Amino acid sequence: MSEDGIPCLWMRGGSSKGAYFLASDLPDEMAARDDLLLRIMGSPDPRQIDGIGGADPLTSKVAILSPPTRDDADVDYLFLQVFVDKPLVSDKQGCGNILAGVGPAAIERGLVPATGARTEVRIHMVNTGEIAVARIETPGGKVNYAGDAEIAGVPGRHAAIPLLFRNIAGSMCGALLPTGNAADEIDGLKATLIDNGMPCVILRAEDFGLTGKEEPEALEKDTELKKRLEAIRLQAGPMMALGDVTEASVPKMTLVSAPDNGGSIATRSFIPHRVHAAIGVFAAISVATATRIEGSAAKDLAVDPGDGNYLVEHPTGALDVFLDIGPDGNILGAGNRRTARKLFDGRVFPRAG
Ligand code: NQM
Repeated sequence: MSEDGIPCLWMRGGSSKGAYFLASDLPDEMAARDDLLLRIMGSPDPRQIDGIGGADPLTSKVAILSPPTRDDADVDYLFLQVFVDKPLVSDKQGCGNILAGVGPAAIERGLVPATGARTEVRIHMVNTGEIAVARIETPGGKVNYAGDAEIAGVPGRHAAIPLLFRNIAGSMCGALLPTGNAADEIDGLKATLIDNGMPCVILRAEDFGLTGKEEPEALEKDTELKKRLEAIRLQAGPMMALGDVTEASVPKMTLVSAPDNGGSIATRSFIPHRVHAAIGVFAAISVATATRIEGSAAKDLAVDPGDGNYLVEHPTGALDVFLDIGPDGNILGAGNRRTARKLFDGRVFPRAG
Protein backbone atom coordinates (compact mmCIF):
# COMPACT_ATOMS: atom_id res chain seq x y z
CA MET A 1 0.00 0.00 0.00
CA SER A 2 2.82 2.42 0.74
CA GLU A 3 4.30 2.68 -2.79
CA ASP A 4 1.18 4.55 -3.86
CA GLY A 5 1.10 6.63 -0.71
CA ILE A 6 -1.36 6.47 2.17
CA PRO A 7 -4.38 8.80 2.46
CA CYS A 8 -3.57 11.32 5.18
CA LEU A 9 -5.13 14.51 6.52
CA TRP A 10 -2.56 16.85 8.03
CA MET A 11 -4.32 19.05 10.57
CA ARG A 12 -3.72 21.47 13.37
CA GLY A 13 -5.68 20.37 16.41
CA GLY A 14 -5.64 23.01 19.14
CA SER A 15 -2.00 23.97 19.70
CA SER A 16 -0.68 20.69 18.25
CA LYS A 17 -0.37 19.34 14.73
CA GLY A 18 -0.68 15.82 13.45
CA ALA A 19 -1.50 13.24 10.80
CA TYR A 20 -5.07 11.94 10.78
CA PHE A 21 -5.63 8.50 9.24
CA LEU A 22 -8.50 6.08 8.79
CA ALA A 23 -7.68 2.79 10.52
CA SER A 24 -8.66 1.00 7.31
CA ASP A 25 -5.74 2.71 5.51
CA LEU A 26 -3.14 1.40 7.99
CA PRO A 27 -1.91 -2.11 8.84
CA ASP A 28 -4.03 -3.91 11.47
CA GLU A 29 -1.01 -5.36 13.15
CA MET A 30 0.39 -2.98 15.80
CA ALA A 31 4.13 -3.50 15.19
CA ALA A 32 3.71 -3.02 11.41
CA ARG A 33 1.51 0.06 11.99
CA ASP A 34 3.98 1.66 14.40
CA ASP A 35 6.93 0.93 12.11
CA LEU A 36 5.04 2.60 9.24
CA LEU A 37 4.19 5.66 11.37
CA LEU A 38 7.84 6.08 12.39
CA ARG A 39 8.80 6.05 8.71
CA ILE A 40 6.04 8.53 7.85
CA MET A 41 7.07 10.97 10.58
CA GLY A 42 10.80 10.57 9.95
CA SER A 43 11.64 9.15 13.39
CA PRO A 44 13.99 8.51 15.03
CA ASP A 45 15.78 11.72 14.09
CA PRO A 46 15.89 14.96 16.12
CA ARG A 47 15.13 16.88 12.88
CA GLN A 48 12.67 14.35 11.37
CA ILE A 49 14.16 15.54 8.10
CA ASP A 50 13.01 12.54 6.05
CA GLY A 51 9.41 12.64 7.26
CA ILE A 52 6.46 14.94 7.89
CA GLY A 53 6.96 15.31 11.67
CA GLY A 54 7.88 18.78 12.85
CA ALA A 55 10.86 17.84 15.10
CA ASP A 56 8.82 18.56 18.24
CA PRO A 57 6.57 16.25 20.28
CA LEU A 58 3.67 18.66 19.64
CA THR A 59 3.94 18.15 15.87
CA SER A 60 4.76 14.44 15.85
CA LYS A 61 1.29 13.15 16.63
CA VAL A 62 -1.13 10.77 14.99
CA ALA A 63 -4.91 10.29 15.19
CA ILE A 64 -6.43 7.06 13.90
CA LEU A 65 -10.15 7.20 13.21
CA SER A 66 -12.52 4.28 12.77
CA PRO A 67 -16.25 3.52 13.03
CA PRO A 68 -17.46 3.51 16.66
CA THR A 69 -17.18 0.37 18.74
CA ARG A 70 -19.62 1.79 21.30
CA ASP A 71 -23.29 2.70 21.02
CA ASP A 72 -22.76 6.03 22.77
CA ALA A 73 -20.14 7.22 20.24
CA ASP A 74 -20.06 8.32 16.59
CA VAL A 75 -16.37 7.65 15.98
CA ASP A 76 -13.41 5.90 17.64
CA TYR A 77 -10.23 7.97 18.04
CA LEU A 78 -6.91 6.37 18.92
CA PHE A 79 -4.11 8.83 19.67
CA LEU A 80 -0.47 7.88 19.10
CA GLN A 81 2.56 9.87 20.18
CA VAL A 82 5.40 9.27 17.73
CA PHE A 83 8.63 10.02 19.56
CA VAL A 84 10.91 12.35 17.66
CA ASP A 85 14.35 11.00 18.50
CA LYS A 86 13.52 7.45 19.61
CA PRO A 87 12.01 4.57 17.61
CA LEU A 88 8.94 4.61 19.85
CA VAL A 89 5.21 5.02 19.29
CA SER A 90 3.06 5.24 22.41
CA ASP A 91 -0.67 4.86 23.00
CA LYS A 92 -0.19 5.42 26.73
CA GLN A 93 -1.73 8.89 26.68
CA GLY A 94 -4.57 10.71 25.01
CA CYS A 95 -4.34 14.18 23.51
CA GLY A 96 -6.98 16.84 23.96
CA ASN A 97 -5.42 19.08 21.33
CA ILE A 98 -5.35 16.54 18.52
CA LEU A 99 -8.86 15.63 19.74
CA ALA A 100 -10.07 19.03 18.48
CA GLY A 101 -9.38 17.91 14.89
CA VAL A 102 -11.14 14.55 15.22
CA GLY A 103 -14.71 15.84 14.67
CA PRO A 104 -13.75 17.78 11.52
CA ALA A 105 -11.62 14.88 10.20
CA ALA A 106 -14.42 12.35 10.80
CA ILE A 107 -16.84 14.56 8.84
CA GLU A 108 -14.29 15.26 6.07
CA ARG A 109 -13.73 11.50 5.65
CA GLY A 110 -17.47 10.66 5.67
CA LEU A 111 -17.28 8.64 8.89
CA VAL A 112 -19.80 10.98 10.51
CA PRO A 113 -22.53 12.79 8.55
CA ALA A 114 -23.01 16.53 8.99
CA THR A 115 -26.38 17.27 10.58
CA GLY A 116 -27.29 20.88 9.79
CA ALA A 117 -25.45 24.08 10.73
CA ARG A 118 -23.79 22.33 13.69
CA THR A 119 -22.83 18.72 14.10
CA GLU A 120 -22.29 17.16 17.49
CA VAL A 121 -19.71 14.39 17.33
CA ARG A 122 -19.42 11.92 20.20
CA ILE A 123 -15.84 10.74 20.23
CA HIS A 124 -14.75 7.52 21.89
CA MET A 125 -11.21 8.25 23.08
CA VAL A 126 -9.84 4.72 22.77
CA ASN A 127 -6.69 5.44 24.83
CA THR A 128 -8.69 6.17 27.99
CA GLY A 129 -12.04 4.57 27.18
CA GLU A 130 -13.85 7.86 27.69
CA ILE A 131 -16.22 9.98 25.62
CA ALA A 132 -15.76 13.58 24.49
CA VAL A 133 -18.48 15.57 22.78
CA ALA A 134 -17.29 18.07 20.15
CA ARG A 135 -19.50 20.62 18.42
CA ILE A 136 -18.42 21.37 14.83
CA GLU A 137 -19.74 24.11 12.57
CA THR A 138 -21.06 22.47 9.39
CA PRO A 139 -23.02 25.02 7.36
CA GLY A 140 -24.23 23.49 4.08
CA GLY A 141 -22.98 20.09 5.22
CA LYS A 142 -19.28 21.07 5.10
CA VAL A 143 -16.85 21.73 7.94
CA ASN A 144 -16.27 25.44 8.49
CA TYR A 145 -12.87 26.27 9.93
CA ALA A 146 -13.10 30.07 9.82
CA GLY A 147 -14.36 32.01 12.83
CA ASP A 148 -13.65 34.38 15.69
CA ALA A 149 -12.21 32.14 18.38
CA GLU A 150 -8.67 32.74 19.52
CA ILE A 151 -6.62 30.23 21.51
CA ALA A 152 -3.25 30.91 23.08
CA GLY A 153 -0.30 29.56 21.13
CA VAL A 154 -2.09 29.73 17.75
CA PRO A 155 -2.05 32.87 15.57
CA GLY A 156 -5.30 34.17 14.12
CA ARG A 157 -8.95 33.41 14.72
CA HIS A 158 -10.83 30.26 13.79
CA ALA A 159 -14.17 28.51 14.29
CA ALA A 160 -14.61 27.52 17.93
CA ILE A 161 -14.80 23.82 18.73
CA PRO A 162 -16.30 23.33 22.19
CA LEU A 163 -15.24 20.05 23.82
CA LEU A 164 -17.09 18.51 26.75
CA PHE A 165 -15.97 15.63 28.94
CA ARG A 166 -17.65 13.55 31.65
CA ASN A 167 -16.06 11.05 34.04
CA ILE A 168 -12.46 11.54 32.99
CA ALA A 169 -11.07 11.15 36.53
CA GLY A 170 -8.57 8.31 36.73
CA SER A 171 -8.42 8.02 32.93
CA MET A 172 -5.18 6.02 32.98
CA CYS A 173 -4.45 5.65 36.70
CA GLY A 174 -7.82 4.28 37.83
CA ALA A 175 -8.41 7.09 40.34
CA LEU A 176 -8.22 10.87 40.42
CA LEU A 177 -5.57 10.63 43.17
CA PRO A 178 -3.94 7.26 42.47
CA THR A 179 -2.04 7.19 45.78
CA GLY A 180 -5.12 8.31 47.71
CA ASN A 181 -3.19 11.36 48.89
CA ALA A 182 -3.57 15.05 48.05
CA ALA A 183 0.22 15.15 48.02
CA ASP A 184 3.11 12.73 48.40
CA GLU A 185 6.76 13.36 49.10
CA ILE A 186 9.23 12.34 46.38
CA ASP A 187 12.93 13.17 46.71
CA GLY A 188 11.99 15.46 49.61
CA LEU A 189 9.53 17.52 47.52
CA LYS A 190 5.78 17.89 47.77
CA ALA A 191 4.21 16.28 44.69
CA THR A 192 0.56 15.89 43.76
CA LEU A 193 -0.02 12.82 41.62
CA ILE A 194 -3.28 13.36 39.79
CA ASP A 195 -5.19 12.14 36.73
CA ASN A 196 -8.26 14.05 35.59
CA GLY A 197 -7.88 13.07 31.95
CA MET A 198 -4.04 13.05 31.96
CA PRO A 199 -1.61 11.59 34.50
CA CYS A 200 0.32 14.57 35.90
CA VAL A 201 2.86 15.16 38.64
CA ILE A 202 2.37 18.64 40.04
CA LEU A 203 5.33 20.27 41.78
CA ARG A 204 5.92 23.78 43.06
CA ALA A 205 8.39 25.74 40.93
CA GLU A 206 9.71 27.47 44.08
CA ASP A 207 10.85 24.10 45.48
CA PHE A 208 13.36 23.99 42.59
CA GLY A 209 14.47 27.58 43.20
CA LEU A 210 12.49 28.74 40.17
CA THR A 211 9.84 31.44 39.74
CA GLY A 212 7.75 29.27 37.43
CA LYS A 213 7.69 32.09 34.88
CA GLU A 214 10.93 31.06 33.09
CA GLU A 215 10.93 30.85 29.31
CA PRO A 216 10.73 27.26 27.98
CA GLU A 217 14.18 27.67 26.32
CA ALA A 218 15.78 28.41 29.70
CA LEU A 219 14.14 25.36 31.27
CA GLU A 220 15.13 23.18 28.29
CA LYS A 221 18.78 24.08 28.91
CA ASP A 222 18.62 23.33 32.63
CA THR A 223 19.99 19.78 32.53
CA GLU A 224 20.17 19.51 36.34
CA LEU A 225 16.45 20.38 36.63
CA LYS A 226 15.56 17.88 33.90
CA LYS A 227 17.56 15.18 35.68
CA ARG A 228 15.73 15.83 38.97
CA LEU A 229 12.34 15.85 37.25
CA GLU A 230 13.06 12.59 35.46
CA ALA A 231 14.13 10.93 38.73
CA ILE A 232 10.82 12.04 40.30
CA ARG A 233 8.85 10.91 37.23
CA LEU A 234 10.33 7.41 37.29
CA GLN A 235 9.33 7.05 40.95
CA ALA A 236 5.87 8.52 40.34
CA GLY A 237 5.05 6.06 37.51
CA PRO A 238 4.60 2.95 39.68
CA MET A 239 2.94 5.05 42.44
CA MET A 240 0.36 6.13 39.83
CA ALA A 241 -0.29 2.54 38.69
CA LEU A 242 1.46 3.31 35.39
CA GLY A 243 4.29 0.83 36.00
CA ASP A 244 7.74 1.49 34.57
CA VAL A 245 7.43 4.79 32.67
CA THR A 246 10.98 4.91 31.32
CA GLU A 247 9.67 4.70 27.75
CA ALA A 248 6.26 6.31 28.33
CA SER A 249 5.18 9.87 27.57
CA VAL A 250 3.31 10.04 30.89
CA PRO A 251 3.13 11.22 33.58
CA LYS A 252 3.57 14.83 32.50
CA MET A 253 5.64 16.94 34.91
CA THR A 254 4.12 20.31 35.71
CA LEU A 255 5.71 23.09 37.73
CA VAL A 256 3.14 25.43 39.25
CA SER A 257 3.38 28.94 40.67
CA ALA A 258 1.02 31.77 41.56
CA PRO A 259 -0.70 33.31 38.52
CA ASP A 260 0.47 36.75 37.43
CA ASN A 261 -1.83 37.53 34.51
CA GLY A 262 -5.26 37.38 36.09
CA GLY A 263 -5.44 33.58 35.73
CA SER A 264 -6.00 30.81 38.26
CA ILE A 265 -2.53 29.21 38.34
CA ALA A 266 0.69 29.46 36.31
CA THR A 267 2.34 26.38 34.74
CA ARG A 268 5.41 25.11 33.00
CA SER A 269 4.86 21.56 31.64
CA PHE A 270 7.39 18.93 30.70
CA ILE A 271 5.77 16.40 28.30
CA PRO A 272 7.66 14.67 29.81
CA HIS A 273 11.16 15.68 28.63
CA ARG A 274 10.60 18.63 26.33
CA VAL A 275 8.95 21.79 27.67
CA HIS A 276 5.46 22.43 26.28
CA ALA A 277 5.07 25.79 24.50
CA ALA A 278 1.63 25.95 26.15
CA ILE A 279 -0.02 23.10 28.10
CA GLY A 280 -2.06 20.07 27.06
CA VAL A 281 -5.85 20.25 27.37
CA PHE A 282 -6.21 17.33 29.76
CA ALA A 283 -3.08 18.37 31.62
CA ALA A 284 -4.67 21.80 32.19
CA ILE A 285 -7.88 20.14 33.41
CA SER A 286 -5.83 18.00 35.81
CA VAL A 287 -3.96 21.08 37.11
CA ALA A 288 -7.20 23.08 37.52
CA THR A 289 -8.66 20.13 39.42
CA ALA A 290 -5.60 20.01 41.71
CA THR A 291 -6.13 23.66 42.66
CA ARG A 292 -9.42 22.59 44.29
CA ILE A 293 -7.88 19.87 46.45
CA GLU A 294 -6.99 20.81 50.02
CA GLY A 295 -3.34 19.97 50.72
CA SER A 296 -2.30 19.66 47.07
CA ALA A 297 0.87 21.26 45.68
CA ALA A 298 -1.31 23.70 43.71
CA LYS A 299 -4.03 24.74 46.18
CA ASP A 300 -2.21 27.49 48.12
CA LEU A 301 -0.77 29.07 44.97
CA ALA A 302 -4.05 29.25 43.07
CA VAL A 303 -6.75 31.87 42.73
CA ASP A 304 -10.22 30.26 42.69
CA PRO A 305 -12.31 31.89 39.93
CA GLY A 306 -15.44 31.00 41.91
CA ASP A 307 -17.54 30.17 38.82
CA GLY A 308 -15.70 27.09 37.53
CA ASN A 309 -14.05 29.01 34.66
CA TYR A 310 -10.34 28.49 35.19
CA LEU A 311 -7.56 30.12 33.25
CA VAL A 312 -4.43 27.98 33.36
CA GLU A 313 -1.51 30.26 32.53
CA HIS A 314 1.34 28.83 30.43
CA PRO A 315 4.36 30.20 28.51
CA THR A 316 2.33 31.53 25.56
CA GLY A 317 -0.86 32.71 27.30
CA ALA A 318 -3.58 30.82 29.13
CA LEU A 319 -5.85 27.85 28.46
CA ASP A 320 -9.46 28.10 29.58
CA VAL A 321 -10.88 25.14 31.45
CA PHE A 322 -14.43 24.85 32.64
CA LEU A 323 -15.04 22.59 35.63
CA ASP A 324 -18.63 21.56 36.32
CA ILE A 325 -18.64 21.38 40.11
CA GLY A 326 -21.48 19.57 41.91
CA PRO A 327 -23.09 20.82 45.15
CA ASP A 328 -20.81 18.55 47.23
CA GLY A 329 -17.69 19.96 45.52
CA ASN A 330 -17.31 16.90 43.28
CA ILE A 331 -16.24 17.56 39.71
CA LEU A 332 -19.00 16.30 37.42
CA GLY A 333 -17.44 17.22 34.10
CA ALA A 334 -15.01 19.49 32.31
CA GLY A 335 -14.93 21.52 29.16
CA ASN A 336 -12.62 23.49 26.94
CA ARG A 337 -12.85 25.49 23.76
CA ARG A 338 -10.36 24.71 20.99
CA THR A 339 -10.01 25.36 17.28
CA ALA A 340 -8.63 23.17 14.48
CA ARG A 341 -7.74 23.58 10.83
CA LYS A 342 -7.31 21.32 7.83
CA LEU A 343 -3.83 22.06 6.49
CA PHE A 344 -3.33 19.43 3.82
CA ASP A 345 -5.24 16.50 2.41
CA GLY A 346 -3.34 14.03 0.28
CA ARG A 347 -1.20 10.94 0.30
CA VAL A 348 1.89 10.50 2.40
CA PHE A 349 4.90 8.48 1.26
CA PRO A 350 6.82 6.71 4.05
CA ARG A 351 10.56 6.11 3.97
CA ALA A 352 11.23 2.62 2.62
CA GLY A 353 11.27 0.02 5.39
O1 NQM B 1 -2.98 17.08 27.71
C1 NQM B 1 0.84 17.37 24.71
C2 NQM B 1 -0.80 18.67 23.60
C3 NQM B 1 -0.46 17.56 24.52
C4 NQM B 1 -1.43 16.72 25.18
C5 NQM B 1 1.36 16.50 25.65
C6 NQM B 1 -2.79 17.27 25.33
C7 NQM B 1 -3.54 17.05 26.59
O2 NQM B 1 -0.82 19.78 24.05
O3 NQM B 1 -4.74 16.90 26.48
O4 NQM B 1 -3.35 17.87 24.46
O5 NQM B 1 1.09 16.70 26.83
O6 NQM B 1 2.12 15.60 25.25
O7 NQM B 1 -1.01 18.46 22.40
